[in-house]
Amino acid sequence: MRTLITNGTIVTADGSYPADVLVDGETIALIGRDLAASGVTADETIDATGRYIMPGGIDVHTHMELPFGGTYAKDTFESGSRAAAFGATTTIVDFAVQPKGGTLRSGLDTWMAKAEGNTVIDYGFHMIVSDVNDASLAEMDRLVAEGVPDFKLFTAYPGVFLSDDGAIFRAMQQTEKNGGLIMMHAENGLAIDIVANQYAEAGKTDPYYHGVVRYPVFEGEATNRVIRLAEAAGVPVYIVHLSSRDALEQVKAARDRGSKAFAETCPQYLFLSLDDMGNGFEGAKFVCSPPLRPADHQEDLWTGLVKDDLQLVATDHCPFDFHGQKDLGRGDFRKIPNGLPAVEDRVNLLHDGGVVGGRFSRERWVEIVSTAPAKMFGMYPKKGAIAVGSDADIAIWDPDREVTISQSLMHHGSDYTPYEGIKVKGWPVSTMVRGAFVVRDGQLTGKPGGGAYVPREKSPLAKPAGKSAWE
Ligand code: DUC
Ligand code: ZN
Ligand code: ZN
Repeated sequence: MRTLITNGTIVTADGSYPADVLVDGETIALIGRDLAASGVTADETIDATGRYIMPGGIDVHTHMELPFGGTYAKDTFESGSRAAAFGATTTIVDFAVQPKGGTLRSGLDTWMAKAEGNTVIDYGFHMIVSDVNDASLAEMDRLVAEGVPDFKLFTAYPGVFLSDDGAIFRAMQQTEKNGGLIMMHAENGLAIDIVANQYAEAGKTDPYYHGVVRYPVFEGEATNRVIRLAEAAGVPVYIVHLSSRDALEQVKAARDRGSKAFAETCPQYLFLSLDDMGNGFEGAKFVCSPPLRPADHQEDLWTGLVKDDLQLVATDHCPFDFHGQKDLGRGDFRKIPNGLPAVEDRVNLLHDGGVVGGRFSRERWVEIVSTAPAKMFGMYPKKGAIAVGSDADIAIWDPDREVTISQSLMHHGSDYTPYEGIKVKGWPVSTMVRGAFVVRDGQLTGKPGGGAYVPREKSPLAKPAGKSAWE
């Protein structure tokens, strides 16, 4: 099948220009002006006048079907990947979880089975390491070789995901040797639990207090700690879902001293704030971790994106129904399942807040939502590029369409969107994955199982420093 996309403006991280794109099979075969006039033929021609032709979005932080807080994240790989496709995203990288006491392999197999045959767009996996021991350290090396080259550990969630500093450091040393990347959820979970329990015992049990007790300084402290440990191990480190000025200052300082420290933020920290968590139990719709911050943190995060102290935006997509799941925590904010949906709105929110809002160029927008994630996580230039030979993962984007985000427009699994009522300019028209439309003119055309597993290379950006500066 050959598809010719004509009359659009190609927008990449490197620049924008009017050109046609010929897709042949699964890849981009040709890029040029007036291809039809120079004799190029196709089975189908798509007129993209007034639209951008951009690499499909890559969301490197999702949690489809994650068991959490006594329930499961509401999106399956089918519903979540469908929502992603409607949001111009063509690849997700989800997190497989090592079961406590089990192997990394069994966790990866479990998540592979959830995704296989069900996913509409392409997908890969990071690995959450729950138990650091001799066996799991050896397994890490094998996973890197197999296309799962990054490992997430937590300084939060005592008794569930938390690893102590010794375990984190061992995993970092191993990863320095195998060339992978360490991903960290950096909040001081032990200190948070002390404050959370004090608030709950004082009768302060509304969802709002979830946002209060997880102080920004607890994120700043843990961010500094894991970056310092990574420096000691000589390994690159990537901070997930960075939410606060306090944590950003630590990443900036580390990068200024030449550390291989990287970070993502998420749409919820750019568009929502602690103010949204008021209004009684309605605030449960906004409970995630790290929590939403006071609104004055937002502009610092935008600046971090402008200056590349934050390299990209992923979602931490982990939706729960308000009715039936979030209300497990009615009367006790500690029991509200943590997480929000965003996979469908990441690209449009970033276009609106970034490009329309005048903070950065459309090229930087494409970099933040597609090219930087592809590079950071070993998929470039197969993904994240409009280039000859790259996978034909293409979003056709209408930069002028104005939409008010509403649950009635959403395709995700949860029964609400935290972005209800937010007006955005710029909306996806069609989404193509490896040459086949999965969404076309706003209609689903992809099928479960159409998405392919993407084994990934080691991150080229995160080449290990080689040895600890302290050796
Ligand atoms: N944070 C969330 O909000 N949900 C899932 C896991 C996490 O770290
Ligand atoms: Zn996390
Ligand atoms: Zn997460």
